[in-house]
Amino acid sequence: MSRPLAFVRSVPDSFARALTGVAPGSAIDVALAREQHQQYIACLAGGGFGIERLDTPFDFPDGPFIEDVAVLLIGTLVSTRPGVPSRRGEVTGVGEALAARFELRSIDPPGTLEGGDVLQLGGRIYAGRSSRTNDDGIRQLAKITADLGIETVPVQVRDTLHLKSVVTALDAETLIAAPGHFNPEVFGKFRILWVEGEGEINTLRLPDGNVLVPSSKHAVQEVVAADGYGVVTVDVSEFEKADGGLTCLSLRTNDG
Ligand code: CIR
Repeated sequence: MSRPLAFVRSVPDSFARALTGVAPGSAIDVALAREQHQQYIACLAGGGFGIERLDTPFDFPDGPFIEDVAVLLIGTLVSTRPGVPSRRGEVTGVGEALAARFELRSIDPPGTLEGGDVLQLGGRIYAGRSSRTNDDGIRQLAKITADLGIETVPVQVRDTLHLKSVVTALDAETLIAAPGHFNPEVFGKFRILWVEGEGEINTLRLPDGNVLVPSSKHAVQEVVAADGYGVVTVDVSEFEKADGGLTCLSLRTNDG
């Protein structure tokens, strides 16, 4: 079987001006962000992803967060419509770069949807209703996924950026999550490992079964390791300053 792919972009100079809701601390160090991005890519490659860089010209501050502008389903790429206008220009370049390999669908006005709100699990899609993703965006996504035989389930998200800022999958049966941001009943058939007191939780399951965790998230690392998973850590401090985690820095063909 061929390796799953992870599509990534690069870190532009303008990344220093990326959107953030985090209280201002130190400024983003773009050179350090580029080093961390390389380390992140090395972790994905080491864990079994084939890496493809989409070197389409762009200068969008939030461009490295490629996950938000497209959703990959079986053979189909859904170009999203970000909830913030400053990110909408990122969408076309990614869609065009991948047009030869995927059937293209799109989320159209008045819908908004960001890939960070789309969690693919066990043949279903859980779509976060957040400050970035609205009901119409979820309705459009549900129609597209229904054409592919996939059910989309809305999940109300509160007090965080995206659904996947607070819940990600460790394997086909297990989730890791931060409490207080969504009603867990919606994930009734899954086992949830809860981690309190460490803010956002965004892990990335690697094809080799190990789990990539930010080096800043010590409690998450402990919970994941205690449950028997191999833990790989990477420092993404500069992306965390822009509300980013691990899944948002790549677009993967094996989600779901
Ligand atoms: C934004 O506010 O859109 C970016 N600064 C962060 C996006 C993070 N994306 C994600 O978690 N999927």
